[in-house]
Amino acid sequence: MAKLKAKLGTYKFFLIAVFFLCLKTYILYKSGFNIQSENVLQEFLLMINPVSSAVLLIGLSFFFTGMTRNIVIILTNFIATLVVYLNLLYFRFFSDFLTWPVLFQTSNAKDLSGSITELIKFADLLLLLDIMVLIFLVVIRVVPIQAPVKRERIYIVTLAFVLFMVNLGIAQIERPQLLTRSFDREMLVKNIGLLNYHVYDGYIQSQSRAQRVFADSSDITEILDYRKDNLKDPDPDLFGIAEGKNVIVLSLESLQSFVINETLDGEEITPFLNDLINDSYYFDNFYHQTAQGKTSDSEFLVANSLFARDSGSVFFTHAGNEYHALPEILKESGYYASVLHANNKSFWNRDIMYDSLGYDQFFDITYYDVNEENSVGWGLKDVDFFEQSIELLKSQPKPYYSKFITLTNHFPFELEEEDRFINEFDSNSGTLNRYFPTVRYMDHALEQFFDRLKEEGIYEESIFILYGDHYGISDYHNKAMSLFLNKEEITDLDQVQLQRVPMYVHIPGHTNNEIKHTVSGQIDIKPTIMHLLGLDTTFDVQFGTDLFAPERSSYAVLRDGSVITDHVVYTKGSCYRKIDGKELDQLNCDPFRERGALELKLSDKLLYGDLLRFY
Ligand code: GP9
Ligand code: MN
Repeated sequence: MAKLKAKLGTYKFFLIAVFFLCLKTYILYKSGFNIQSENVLQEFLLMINPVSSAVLLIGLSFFFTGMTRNIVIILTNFIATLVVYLNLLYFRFFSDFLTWPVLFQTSNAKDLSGSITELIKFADLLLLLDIMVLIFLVVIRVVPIQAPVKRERIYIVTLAFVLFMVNLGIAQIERPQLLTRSFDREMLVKNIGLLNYHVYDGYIQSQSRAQRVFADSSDITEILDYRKDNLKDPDPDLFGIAEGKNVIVLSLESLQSFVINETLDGEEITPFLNDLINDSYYFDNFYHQTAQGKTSDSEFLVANSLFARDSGSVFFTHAGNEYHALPEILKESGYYASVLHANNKSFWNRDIMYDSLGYDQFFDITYYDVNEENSVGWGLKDVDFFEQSIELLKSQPKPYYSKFITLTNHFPFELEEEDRFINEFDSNSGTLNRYFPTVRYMDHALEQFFDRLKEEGIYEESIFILYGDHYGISDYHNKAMSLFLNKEEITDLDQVQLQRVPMYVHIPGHTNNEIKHTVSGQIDIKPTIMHLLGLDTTFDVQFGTDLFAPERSSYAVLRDGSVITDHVVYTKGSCYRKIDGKELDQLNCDPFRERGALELKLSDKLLYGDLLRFY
């Protein structure tokens, strides 16, 4: 006993540091990441899951002796804290954990700096408290400076490994197949801990790289067969209706469906978009299918009718792939393809990816006059952006396919007083509160843009596709959201339904417009546009279905594997009846869940294997 006590005494400083790091991580799990557990075992896992990585990381100090060892103990604790903190900042905006590809998107970082200050809190300094204590202990020299002990390095690595295996064993009981369902990042963090999760993520990412190397031309057959079985004929009344017309696509920043036809303090939030429903096809069960790549994911889905990645941004990781994207296809039919967006061309690696997708032109920030007066938040205000775009639009050869990406309705939803046409909401979430005036502003900018297009005679010779690119309000703000929606709480089912974004097909002069309820998503846009322009999609590799196809199945799969049909929603491992939210037996969702999983798998296979190079 005395011997053990002496031994522990030798490692006192190490043990204190490990304890501090684990405690800090656990406190952050609960207070920063809001991780809930459903039973005692889950809570226990949450408590122990930081231990193995803390022992290993701080155990690196065993490779040093004397004072250096103590310094390394403090340093490793600091590094681990930094990793956890970066995750926390990311989580405050995205309600998600960092992945390796996201970290390498450094070219976005400088543009994000404005948003980051919004995410930092003064209390975050508390994260350094234990490190201060450790430094204090070293300074007052209560910590003995150890001499090296024989074989202690092997012992510490072994100990970390054994601890991890015990952790994993319990996690497997709690969550079978944990490591094969890697897209559910929260589940991974809950079970194996944040730092171990990063190691695991690194392994997964390297695997997806390897897939390209080992892919061959026969791999695409399975995908082509699936496509053939699911091909749906277009609506003959609409096929080719827009042939030869310009296609103007409006990607509306962070616009979600919950604001449509809603009021705040008696004022309509989106008066123009509400009116536009009357002379458009409006899809009220249309979902964004994006993940960490946000706007770029939506662009990818629309251009290719393929799913973007479950982590990171495909614009960064697979810009070198072979694609057969919409801009390229339209170019083959005599269209001029462009993007108009007043941001740096390298943001989301757009300049590189747009070449791969076949765009002729990217009107980036250098084509716009951007100054203090006409900027807010992320840059050029939407009204000025549209106004300055008119000349650029007119400079293009006709017919053109031009996509506009708006910017003002972007987190942190900043707006000047003069541009506020409605009040902020009143809740504990400043983000949600500010969202309404910026949405209202975007709506106003759109109205002006349409007026200008009419003045210029562009309106009549074009068709318009408008859609929300992804959510603007993450589940981090659910409490405030429930207040706005007048609900007791936001359930998992509600959370899926909040992923709906507005989708319009507006054909000037067209009369048979209606509200379409078909469950659908961004993946369906490409075949829809192709059919409206009278283009055959039989041989195009795509996972979506024309929104107007009479035989289409009312169905969407989100990037996290959630599936929606007319009657059920499958999400986070449970099956719900849509009409009343009742949880159903899994059997009711199984066929759709399996279809969703298969489509995601095939699309990923095509992407990671770069299979279109064989087609
Ligand atoms: C940046 C804009 C916003 O150019 O598209 O990107 P997001 O953060 O929404 O993905
Ligand atoms: Mn966006």
